[in-house]
Amino acid sequence: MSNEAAAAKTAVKEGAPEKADAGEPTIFDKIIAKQIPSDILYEDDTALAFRDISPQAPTHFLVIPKHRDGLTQLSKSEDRHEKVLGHLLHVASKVARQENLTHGFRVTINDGQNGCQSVYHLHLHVMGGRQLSWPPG
Ligand code: TR5
Repeated sequence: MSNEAAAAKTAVKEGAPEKADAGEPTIFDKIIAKQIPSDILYEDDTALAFRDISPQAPTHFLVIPKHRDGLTQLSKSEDRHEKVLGHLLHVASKVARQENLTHGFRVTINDGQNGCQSVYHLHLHVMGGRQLSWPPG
């Protein structure tokens, strides 16, 4: 693991959030550009899926748009984002199948401060591999 990735992991463990949505590049841009290593599960021209560095379930991966195009968070969606939003959900489903999440899984999008969002580049969490409880905290 590179020093930068190790530092990023430490920051996650300590719960250090990135700045609230300032429209600035995030750590995910470096993952997309392969400047930081990640465990990539799926990639196409539009989307990238990779394992979460701090998994909350036996299987926990993120699905992100490769071109953020203003989608720092779900609540910033515009009509032009409709296609990419649908594509991200389909990628989540395809990768869940690839990961053998045959008994079900959860897709979560944390939005903003109350949603506990820490990285302001839209991402879907896909978690599975154990019985999840409801409601979440
Ligand atoms: O809290 P929200 O919903 O914004 O989720 C951000 C997610 O990004 C968390 O689940 C983190 O564990 C995850 N994350 C953060 C970093 C990171 C990552 N997943 C994979 N690789 C990562 N690197 C290299 N660096 C991070 N800072």
